Amino acid sequence: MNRRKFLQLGALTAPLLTTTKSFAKKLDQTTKPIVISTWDSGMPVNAEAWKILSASGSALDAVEAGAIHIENEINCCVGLGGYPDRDGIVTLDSCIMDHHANCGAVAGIERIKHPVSVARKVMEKTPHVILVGAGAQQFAIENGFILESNTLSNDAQNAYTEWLKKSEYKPVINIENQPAVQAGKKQNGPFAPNFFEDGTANHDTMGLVAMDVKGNLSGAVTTSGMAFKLHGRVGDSPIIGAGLFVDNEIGAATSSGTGEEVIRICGTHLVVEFMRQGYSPEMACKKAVERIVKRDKAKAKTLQVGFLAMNKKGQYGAYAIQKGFVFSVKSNNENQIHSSKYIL
Ligand code: SD4
Repeated sequence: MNRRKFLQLGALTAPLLTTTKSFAKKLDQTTKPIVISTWDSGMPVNAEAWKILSASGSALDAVEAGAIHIENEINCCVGLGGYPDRDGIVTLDSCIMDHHANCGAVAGIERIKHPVSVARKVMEKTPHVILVGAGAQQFAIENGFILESNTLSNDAQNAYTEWLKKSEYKPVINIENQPAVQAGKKQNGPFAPNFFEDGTANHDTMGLVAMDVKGNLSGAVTTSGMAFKLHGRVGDSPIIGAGLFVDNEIGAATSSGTGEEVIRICGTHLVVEFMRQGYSPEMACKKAVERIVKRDKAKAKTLQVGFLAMNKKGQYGAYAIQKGFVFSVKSNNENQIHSSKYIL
């Protein structure tokens, strides 16, 4: 190639290189701070977390604040306003995990308004990870939490009374697929979609993951678990590696849906491991969902599991077994609800 041709080629490729460079730079950019959370009920939760993230607070404080916010909602399926177990008792599960892999959880805790904060105390004040039932409640009281009344919320009482007519335990695939919702027959209240006229319930879990301005990740989950479960049943939500997993080198994930299926595959740990292998958050979630479906396709058709994940660049994604899993995202670039892709 003579010098003239070389210079001509240089002139032609220069803009291309610049475009490639700026594209690469774009791909390389990290979105932070950012918070993502399960379901559309994640929007106000994200807003609460954002107050902390946007003031350069820690992801840990942000996820706790988000979870506390929804636990306060008496008309929501998370927290003490949630649906009871088959014995009419509301039992709550929660966990929290930070960027050092510190974690804490409570399972089957009764009459305590903020299980996520008890989980944080377990993480910060004890050498343990999980406290359950009466022991968790005792620990909470010792740490200044108030023992609340055990009265069911009106919605929960109505649903329970209705459920008692048949007393059938049947987890319901996420509410967006339910005929009552499709027909627009929602009840009142900001989180009303969780409560149906026919007494069915689901989608009672808030899982959120955040990255702060320093690039540190944390996550939290809070739930009343599956409605009308056996007394003593614990789902995936308070189990580190099932309902929540954070690895500050790689990313973080949370889940919602039938907890038993998530526990069986150590769901969120699996999602993070897939991200470690180089998969995008969405693909990592998809591969974990596939693992559930592959085990028993017929069964998978009858239930819902959704995973939601974020990597260290603040890229996020989700995947579910069925249609209807949605998630909420808040960053400097967006504040919206996304629909997850699904397999079946
Ligand atoms: C559980 N995973 O207790 C929770 C339930 C849930 O939306 O996510 N519902 O199994």
